[in-house]
Amino acid sequence: MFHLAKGLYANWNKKEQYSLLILGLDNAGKTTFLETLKNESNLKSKSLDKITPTVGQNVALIPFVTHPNIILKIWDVGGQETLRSMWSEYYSQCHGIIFVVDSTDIERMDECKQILTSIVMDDEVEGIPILMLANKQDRDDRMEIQDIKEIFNQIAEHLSARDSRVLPVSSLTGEGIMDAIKWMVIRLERNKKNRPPIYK
Ligand SMILES: Nc1nc2c(ncn2[C@@H]2O[C@H](COP(=O)(O)OP(=O)(O)O)[C@@H](O)[C@H]2O)c(=O)[nH]1
Ligand SMILES: [Mg+2]
Repeated sequence: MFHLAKGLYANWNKKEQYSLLILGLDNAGKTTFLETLKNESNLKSKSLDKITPTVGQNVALIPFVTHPNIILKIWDVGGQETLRSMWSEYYSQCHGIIFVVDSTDIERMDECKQILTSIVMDDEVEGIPILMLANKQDRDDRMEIQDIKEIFNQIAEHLSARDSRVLPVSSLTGEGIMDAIKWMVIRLERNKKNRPPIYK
């Protein structure tokens, strides 16, 4: 009886861990996004004015606020050109991708498109949810969300609409961050049969 109760408890208490990759050009706001998400999830986070360009990677384990049995393991792997060649090594292990775009960096929008295209075309990424965040929406010099959607929806065209989305956020103010992560968690759960989480 004790064993049965223990087994039931262990099952009920089982945690699902999903790995998420945060990608995008350097300076897009990836590390700021991660620190703000930690803060909104009531975890200790870095002061946003202390963030320096990422060398190597940052990893954070974040229990999803409303469902603490869902743990997000988030990888912020750095966006400089030299580091981008390493991204594909993470694809087969990850359950979802968050691609952060600096909505004010009009000059590098083409580069951004190319990079996103190469991600989307990679076989290892097939079927996993991809969320594009039009970041820095708090700035007056931002591109409008509709224009950004137009650019990125073209690339995401051959992904199913269910599994990709462009959402406006400000990692600095936190606006839209929790809605974005909720969108992702719903897709991770839906895609569980294709990419099962790690049970802890
Ligand atoms: N105004 C504004 N600035 C942001 C936002 N997100 C990031 N930044 C700034 O953009 C710069 C690069 O951010 P960082 O997180 O280091 O980018 P990363 O290289 O993609 O990790 C920093 O000066 C941030 O304060 C945002 O939503 N709004
Ligand atoms: Mg960074």
